[in-house]
Amino acid sequence: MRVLVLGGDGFCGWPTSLYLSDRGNDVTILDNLSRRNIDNELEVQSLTPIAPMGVRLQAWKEATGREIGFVNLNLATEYDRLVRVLEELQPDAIVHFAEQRAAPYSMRSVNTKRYTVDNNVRATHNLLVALVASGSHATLAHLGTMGVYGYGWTGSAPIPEGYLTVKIETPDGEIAREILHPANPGSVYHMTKTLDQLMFAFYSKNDGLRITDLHQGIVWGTQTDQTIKDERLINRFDYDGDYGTVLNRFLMQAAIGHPLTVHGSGGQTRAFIHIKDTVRCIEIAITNPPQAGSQPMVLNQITETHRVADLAKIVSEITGAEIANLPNPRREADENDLVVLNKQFLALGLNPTTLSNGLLEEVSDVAVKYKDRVDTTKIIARSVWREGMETSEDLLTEIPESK
Ligand code: USQ
Repeated sequence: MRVLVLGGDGFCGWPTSLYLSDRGNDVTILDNLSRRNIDNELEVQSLTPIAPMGVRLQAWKEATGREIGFVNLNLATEYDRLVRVLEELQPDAIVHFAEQRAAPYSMRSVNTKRYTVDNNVRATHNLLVALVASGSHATLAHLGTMGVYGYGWTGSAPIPEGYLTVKIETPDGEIAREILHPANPGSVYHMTKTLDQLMFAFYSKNDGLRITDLHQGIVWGTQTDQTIKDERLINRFDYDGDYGTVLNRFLMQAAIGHPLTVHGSGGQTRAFIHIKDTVRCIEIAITNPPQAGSQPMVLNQITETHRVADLAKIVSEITGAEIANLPNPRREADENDLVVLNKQFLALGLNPTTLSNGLLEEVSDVAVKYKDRVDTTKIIARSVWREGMETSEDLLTEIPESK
């Protein structure tokens, strides 16, 4: 297949591009390198040293003999160029990762709230309009998030895959209707993904676009079978308070002797997926698109759920790290239950990679290898959901000699 990966320079987009190329697809990355620019803005860098795009692509060619194309393009602002790329490349499938993806960054300031909405909503809408205007037959797989469902609204009732059957009392008796699961975003970032869902519903209904929305959980891990082939192919590893996600942060914190930063009681339950399963899920999604004329297909891209406090306990047991319960910078339920259905991916052949000591140690080894690149002042999460909320002081100013 000819596949365009929008946002193919990011944490999920890069390993997906390599995986799809390895599997024989003709891959072109579209990316404006915004993630690298945000690192510059936040004065932080990936724990792993990521190579410039040109070096990455050359290394891939040397390792496999396969070429991946690259177009530096801003989806939110360069609509005409986007249409030309679609007309020239005639993709069979498009994978859309090209959105600002950190909840804390999206809550950091007025500017980052506005940037996240402007960038994400315009990027998705430009893409949909461009697909229609260029007469493209490409199917679209979009990286959505479990966070569109929210945490707590559903209680312990299982979260369905996108659509909920509700019963309505009418004068003629009870009727059942299938509706999009109510949106309950917990950050401006998550809100943009709920807006994406409405755009998908409209453009599939009006223009017959074939869209799959992947409601992904928190991704952990860093390397895949492809990124490990050469150090220049290494994936990014975010550990800072804005972009680092919980399990990778805990593993990196343990590696440098930093206490594990549990927000509040740690009773938050979230859904997780390993990066190796992310790339596989994308392949499954693009090879099993919805029929023309059907509503967007929603797949819950998760393999397991865990409570944050339990993850801290597991990492602490393996590594001996201390656990610190810190003031929570987010407005979120202290505790929630979460039961998520993921039957569709399982039926389509996903064989889940679940949490195991071996895999945790693999991530830990990466963190240990690059620990000298850590800036300890960037670890505590300080983007607060409302002005005036309390955050922790730095817990570690120097990495202990023993580490
Ligand atoms: N948390 C801690 N300590 C930390 C970091 C996080 O206790 O040091 C807690 C947070 O307060 C939150 C939970 O862990 O309750 C998850 O936080 P996270 O930063 O790992 O994940 P989140 O902000 O939800 O966002 C990440 C990705 C996002 C994706 C989402 C999937 O950045 O792109 O959409 O996971 S989901 O969470 O399922 O909505």
